[in-house]
Amino acid sequence: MTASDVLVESLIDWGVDVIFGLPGDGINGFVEALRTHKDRIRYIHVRHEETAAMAATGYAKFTGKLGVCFSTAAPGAVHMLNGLYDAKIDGAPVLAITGMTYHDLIGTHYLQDMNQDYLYQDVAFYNQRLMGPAHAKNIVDYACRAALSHRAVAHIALPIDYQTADMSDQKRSKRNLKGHTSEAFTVPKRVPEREQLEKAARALQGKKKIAILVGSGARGAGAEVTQLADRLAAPVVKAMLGKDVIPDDSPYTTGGTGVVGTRPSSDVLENCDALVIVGSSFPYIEFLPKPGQALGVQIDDRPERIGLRYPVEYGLVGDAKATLREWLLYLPRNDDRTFLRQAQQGMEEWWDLMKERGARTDKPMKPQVVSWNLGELLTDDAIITGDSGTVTTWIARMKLRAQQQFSFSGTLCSMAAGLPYAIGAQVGHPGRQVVSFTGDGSLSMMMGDLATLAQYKLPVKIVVLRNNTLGLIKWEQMIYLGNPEFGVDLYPIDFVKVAEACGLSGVHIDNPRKCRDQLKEALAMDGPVVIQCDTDPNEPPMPPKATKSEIKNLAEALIRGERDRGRISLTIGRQAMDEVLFPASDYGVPARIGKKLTGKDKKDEE
Ligand SMILES: Cc1ncc(C[n+]2csc(CCOP(=O)(O)OP(=O)(O)O)c2C)c(N)n1
Ligand SMILES: [Mg+2]
Repeated sequence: MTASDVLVESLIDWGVDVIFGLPGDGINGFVEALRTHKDRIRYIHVRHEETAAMAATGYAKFTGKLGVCFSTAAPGAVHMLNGLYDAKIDGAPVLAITGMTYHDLIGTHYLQDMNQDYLYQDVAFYNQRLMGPAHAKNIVDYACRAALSHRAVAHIALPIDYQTADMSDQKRSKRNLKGHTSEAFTVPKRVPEREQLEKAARALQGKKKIAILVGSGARGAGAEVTQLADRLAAPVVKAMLGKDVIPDDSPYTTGGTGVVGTRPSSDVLENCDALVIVGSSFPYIEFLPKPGQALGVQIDDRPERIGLRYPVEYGLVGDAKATLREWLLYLPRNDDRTFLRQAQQGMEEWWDLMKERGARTDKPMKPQVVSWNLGELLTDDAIITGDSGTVTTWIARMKLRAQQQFSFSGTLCSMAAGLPYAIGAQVGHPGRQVVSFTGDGSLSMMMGDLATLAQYKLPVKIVVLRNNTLGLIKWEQMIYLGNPEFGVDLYPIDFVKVAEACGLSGVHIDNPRKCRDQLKEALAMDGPVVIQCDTDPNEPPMPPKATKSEIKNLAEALIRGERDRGRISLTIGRQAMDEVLFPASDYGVPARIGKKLTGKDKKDEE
């Protein structure tokens, strides 16, 4: 029995049944143990180590289990880093295993001689180098415990010769008794003391305009969040990582927030007199109520995050679900439903607008046509993985249903997470529909791993919006800096051909009138499919409310020579005309004035 056998068997004892990675001479000893245990642990061989780490992160996010990835020494370990940072920052439990050079050549300028434990010092919460076969069981048990307890990255570096060392070859130190550690473990769930729950509940008494903000920490606590919303008559605003906390068709939610969010969410946060944050460290502080505007209560199981983004008066440190269950015992009912009713009306108007944008027949096709139709066509328990780009805006506004799940690289905001996350999701949930919604910039970064889908017959559907540009950056250059776009063009890749070359099917959609039918057909196809949707590069990812400086900067960029100024002006002009009658649109000023004059709002306030 080798040290690698011990490592792999320990992982199996921890319930690990899949590992993502790519071999090399620095890790082949460990790979041999994967071969001899292949009936109990599945090895998914990817084309790039970043994919391995990202897939492990996606797997962890969608299953709640430990994600595990491995790479060879040095270059492989460097490749994994981005995916591991994604896990660290979004709080996904991931164990990374890397190979290292021979233990007695470390530090001698030897081939692939890199101290990965030093390299991973920042990314890994638990980070150890194997010091001999008798060390293996001790550190793998600790690593799994650490990753799961802290939703963090754990890392073990394995010198080549120790990987294949026979367990009987090395004597144990006298205190390292065989069998002294175990995998007995459950993730701890803490709940605040009753007195604190009561105090925070009392503080909400009399508040009539309460908003709830949920993030990834509230995932799995949907029923409790809904009860909370009902009790407090409080609209639920969802940070993007909390998109699947409650479904978008719930009468309690105003959907997303921030630049990719909805107008009703902005209204709720601008006007609330109390804010309850559940499991979110949503970073766009300017979208939160102004400090001092609202009484704040925050539930988070990380004490150091209480008061992080909003100066809350009450911090309830605990697991979201367990804490909400307890807190609901003490919370008074808010009988004034006005604030909630206004939000609900706002959402009706918002969905009218989304439907309108999703039905546009212009060419080039509007990206919202793809995301809106996709939302309607997905199966009830589909898993959707998002990406970084303007694609984030379109998918943020898709109506997610009750059993569906969504995630993306939310806080690291890395491009090219969509495909690897989908690999992790489909491996974790073989029976569910998995769809990756990605951009042409992102997909071309990680294109090799399309072949992984074919290799393992993972029936993932990749919806790629091809606008031949790094769209988000084009808009950011204009809107935030007033600069004409520069350095964002993408040579138009034929993704259908790429798909076919990688063993997938490919579908090409460029006609908005046919988009729905073609999407439907593509989603129903067997096996993995790349669905290339050619979309308008000049469709602005409109925030719920554009600021004066954003408008001014855009005008400046156009004047200063933006190449697409003609098309952009036309697009915005056309949209402004189309949407004057939609109160949820930023252009709907006349509609909003009309509403005020007819007293519709007033009635709701009474
Ligand atoms: C790894 C990485 N590199 C760069 C960025 C900066 N960035 C954010 S979105 C984006 C453009 C994405 O382009 P694409 O995938 O084509 O989507 P689009 O914006 O066109 O919808 C870039 C370059 C990033 N977030 N991550
Ligand atoms: Mg693009």
